[in-house]
Amino acid sequence: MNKITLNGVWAFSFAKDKDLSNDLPEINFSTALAVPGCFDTVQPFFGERGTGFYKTSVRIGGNVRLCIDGAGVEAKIFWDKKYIGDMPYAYMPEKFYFDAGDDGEHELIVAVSNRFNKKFFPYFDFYAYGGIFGNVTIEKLPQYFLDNIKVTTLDYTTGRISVELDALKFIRKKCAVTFEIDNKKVFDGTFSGKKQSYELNVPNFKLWSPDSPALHKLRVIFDRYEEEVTFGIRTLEIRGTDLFLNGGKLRLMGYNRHDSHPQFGAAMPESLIAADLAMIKQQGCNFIRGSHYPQRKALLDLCDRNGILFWEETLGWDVRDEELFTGEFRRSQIDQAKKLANIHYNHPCIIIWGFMNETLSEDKRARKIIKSVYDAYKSVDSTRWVTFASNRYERDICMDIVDIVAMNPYPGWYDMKWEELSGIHNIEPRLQRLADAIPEDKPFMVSEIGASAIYGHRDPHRVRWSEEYQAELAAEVCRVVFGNPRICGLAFWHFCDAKSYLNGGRVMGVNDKGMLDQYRRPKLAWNVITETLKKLDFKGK
Ligand code: ADA
Repeated sequence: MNKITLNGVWAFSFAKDKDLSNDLPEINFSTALAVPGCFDTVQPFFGERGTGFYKTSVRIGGNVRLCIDGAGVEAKIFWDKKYIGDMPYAYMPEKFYFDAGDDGEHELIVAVSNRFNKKFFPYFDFYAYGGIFGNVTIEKLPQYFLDNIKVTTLDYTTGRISVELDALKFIRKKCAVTFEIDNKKVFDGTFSGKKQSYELNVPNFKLWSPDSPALHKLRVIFDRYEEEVTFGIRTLEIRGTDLFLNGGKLRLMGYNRHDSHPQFGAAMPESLIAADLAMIKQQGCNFIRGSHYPQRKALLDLCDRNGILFWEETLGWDVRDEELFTGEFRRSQIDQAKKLANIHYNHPCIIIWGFMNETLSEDKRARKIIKSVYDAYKSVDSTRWVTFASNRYERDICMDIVDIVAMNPYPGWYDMKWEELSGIHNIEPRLQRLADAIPEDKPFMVSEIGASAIYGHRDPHRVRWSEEYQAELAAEVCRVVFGNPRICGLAFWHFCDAKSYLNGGRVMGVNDKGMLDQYRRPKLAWNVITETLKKLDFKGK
């Protein structure tokens, strides 16, 4: 349909002392800021915590859908000063359906609080940015419209797919439905009810893979309304402890990546996101773990186009037991998992759904929540792998629940003896012990591993925090992982340095284990990994 983009410069006001409320206070919009954008990356709001009010206006009327591709830490939406809905989860894209009133000029206010809450805790090892992180669009809807379209590969050898249409509300009328794939009509039929599935063959289909990321376009003409989605034809399988993509063996190699930049915070412009992905692809990697929250559509679209495999996860970083075992936390994880799997279902790049980084998976009580979030993902999407990144190692009692066991070990960095001169020699035995502890029928990947290095800090002794030590560790990790067929994937911690706790634990307030600094300048380790992948002739197999 005719989506109107609302990106641009909006009126802005910041209130340090105001909490989010469904009643909009009197606001004096004294300044203006960009959307998408993070108010706490620019003066005079830099580093402040409170509520930012963003205001714009748009000419529209009737029933509308408003889409906001992520905000943080939480937000409330107001239309002509009336409360419309919430964005309770940081980074999660949300859609709002409402009656916009008569055709004409209307006012939209997004109130965003960057205060910590019961889902984003101050101890998370990444900065809680405040702002609108992704694109904002609005569109006028006809009487009958679709909320979601899900395309699933049924048979990658014949190009057979299913298309599931979800109308949000029950439709009694028989609506005409036409499907066009790559501008060719492939189906004529009808729709009634709430959800309906169709099976069809994609003409002249091409498979999607990292080497050849072919995409197809599906246009759905529904009653008097049109919607377009991009999809890829590909299939994931586990055989024994190996991963397979379209019948070929798959090994993952890449990075954890935070959506973080000193100037833009979590609202990175698409040009910079594209530059990040180009670096990863050119280095020879095929994988990113989107640590530790939902991603922007622009990034996933680029991964689809570039053939970069992706792990996307819900926000829930090392949540402590007083929150973890509450019904509220479990419900919010289930809700996030279902939302995410529905919204990003059609991205062929996504191969893994993740949740709750480093949780108490050695505790019997954790099994219930891990199983319920796993099931929640599978209830929406049975075609992808589901897991969480564990740091409970041999003590983890939830490895049987997930599809791939993913561990975050830090040999050579955290688990070093004080008096050791170097920890590099620990890497091989540590990864081997870990591999031996994984259930025999489960694939095993290293979902994080790395060492800190301060950009520009060179040292002939290879001291900790030198670029040399990090580079040596990265080379050894590659040697060990690629020499061990039991390990099906590696994601270094992490792509680039990212803002974190301001005090305590993190030198200069930054998680400095990036292979690049915050401005994406390469440390030695980046070049070492580039060379290693070249020498190995890494092809993702
Ligand atoms: C953990 C965590 C990361 C980061 C890392 C580190 O494994 O998952 O977010 O905090 O440790 O740098 O220590």
